Amino acid sequence: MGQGVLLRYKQYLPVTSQTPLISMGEGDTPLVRSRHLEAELGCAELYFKLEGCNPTGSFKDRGMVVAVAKAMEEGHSTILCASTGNTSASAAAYGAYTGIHTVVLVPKGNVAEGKLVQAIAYGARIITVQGNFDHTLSLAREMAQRFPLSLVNSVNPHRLEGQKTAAFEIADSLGEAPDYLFIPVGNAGNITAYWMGFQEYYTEGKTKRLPRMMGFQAEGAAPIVAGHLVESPVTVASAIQIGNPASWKSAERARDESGGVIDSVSDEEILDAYRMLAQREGIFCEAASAASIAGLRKQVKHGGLDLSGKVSVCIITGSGLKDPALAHEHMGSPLQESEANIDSLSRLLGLPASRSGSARV
Ligand code: AN7
Repeated sequence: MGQGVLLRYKQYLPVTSQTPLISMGEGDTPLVRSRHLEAELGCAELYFKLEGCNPTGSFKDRGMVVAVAKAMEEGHSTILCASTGNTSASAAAYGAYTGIHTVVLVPKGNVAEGKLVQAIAYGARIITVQGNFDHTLSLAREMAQRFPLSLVNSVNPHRLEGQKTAAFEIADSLGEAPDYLFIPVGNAGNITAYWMGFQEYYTEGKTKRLPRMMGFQAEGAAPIVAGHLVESPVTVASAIQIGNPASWKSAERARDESGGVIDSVSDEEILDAYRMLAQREGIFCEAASAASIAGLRKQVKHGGLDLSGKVSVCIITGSGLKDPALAHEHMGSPLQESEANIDSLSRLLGLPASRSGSARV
């Protein structure tokens, strides 16, 4: 435990005698049983996999540690990525940890403040590109072809190798693969990686079933659902504001081979799930992560999905702390201010005025 994914799952990863087994303690994230949504939706068992508990607050660390270890093994001195924010935060952290220079390209104006602040703090070279994520990723790919830079986006196969370890952990914790896996889809690397992981365990005989892969895109950024590119994707969930996913085909394979679904959810459904998860389950996640919960609710309430007798897992891909502005705008009630005395405070809380000043709240 706490040893990192390279050491824990070495035999399933592209580790050679030359690969440095670095770790910032990524992986081994909590699998938490639902206390509210499970009953609301009539699920037999519903769990949340809290990937926001990774070192930089998102699932990206699992793949980044493998990609950076391989970059070191190959003798690279600089890593490069394009990102909606979490990949850049993760690359910058592992770059700092290993002493590798990190260059991150982010679409101008579309990255949550907390993610940008992380890349700044870790000392990465940050360039905001006048374009959306899809433009930014094609630039990064071309830069990596022309110059000696190691591209650590999920088009780098080592990233997906690392990310598949989350599927192993779920199966290891439950003693079996779940019946259903609910997951947000942006660039579609993660759904691809989970499917790889579940298939590997199944092939090895470690599990006796495979989950149905249930992926969810935001309605304004749902190219896989629509079946065509989206030129100008728009959604409140900036992490998955992607119109041309790099792992499009492999996500479709994961869906079709598993008998699953890739569907879309509206921004309103995402924000409802974002609030509900924080206020009724105690889990403060990113808007993008809430897409998996929104999708689960939509499938059960409007899609006729029956989860009684089934074990379901929702992947909570990142921490809500990444985007304080979104929380201020869409969560709960505004702050109230009190004078520094009991009368003012008890009035605000609707409590009777106290005589002795020892009112109990
Ligand atoms: C919280 O950081 O694409 O479908 O550049 O940050 O594997 O892309 C982030 C994606 C879901 C979608 N949840 O995963 C990036 C980036 C969160 C994310 C996704 C992202 P993929």
